[in-house]
Amino acid sequence: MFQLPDLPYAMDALAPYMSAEALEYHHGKHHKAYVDKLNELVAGTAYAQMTLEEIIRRSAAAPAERTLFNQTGQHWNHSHFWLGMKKDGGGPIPGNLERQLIADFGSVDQFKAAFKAACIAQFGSGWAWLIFDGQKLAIAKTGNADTPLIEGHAALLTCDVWEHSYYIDYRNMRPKYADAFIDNLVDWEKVTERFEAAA
Ligand code: MN3
Repeated sequence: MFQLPDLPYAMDALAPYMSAEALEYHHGKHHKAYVDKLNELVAGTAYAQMTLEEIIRRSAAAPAERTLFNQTGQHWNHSHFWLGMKKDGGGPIPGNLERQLIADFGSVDQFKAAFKAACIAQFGSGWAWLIFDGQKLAIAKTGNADTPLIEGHAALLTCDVWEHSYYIDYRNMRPKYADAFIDNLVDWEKVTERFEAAA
């Protein structure tokens, strides 16, 4: 059985940038629904013995398994998203990662602008990402439940830009949410840890 992961912070820890109400709905209802549906779909099938990553790779390659892929992708993406944030996030970026950001984007500010632009430009539901291919950092966008995992890239940071992620706190203002995410929510120590693991 797949489990809804506990959040590594209190429900009100990310306020005012992400309210307890938004987190309660997003984690407790949206993410939970993906996990529940995933467990329903794999019960009694060969998938029940596989890891989440294996199911993602197999179902991504099988058009008939789109519903299963959507649940697995959303479970993986949300689990990644929660761990990339912390109370009092934002702030300085550890040196190793900062150097690579400057090398690949010109400056930290240019990286932040490119990440925010991806959050805003993703048409409809989806995700903005900072990814690493072992050589270079890059920004990516994915629609719906798609994930860089299937392209073999290391995902260092993601921002959920489905409306359910920001509508309670920001209504239709996705750009304000993107600003708050990158400036006040990101756990740069966690992102650096992922970068060092992939490097
Ligand atoms: Mn979501």
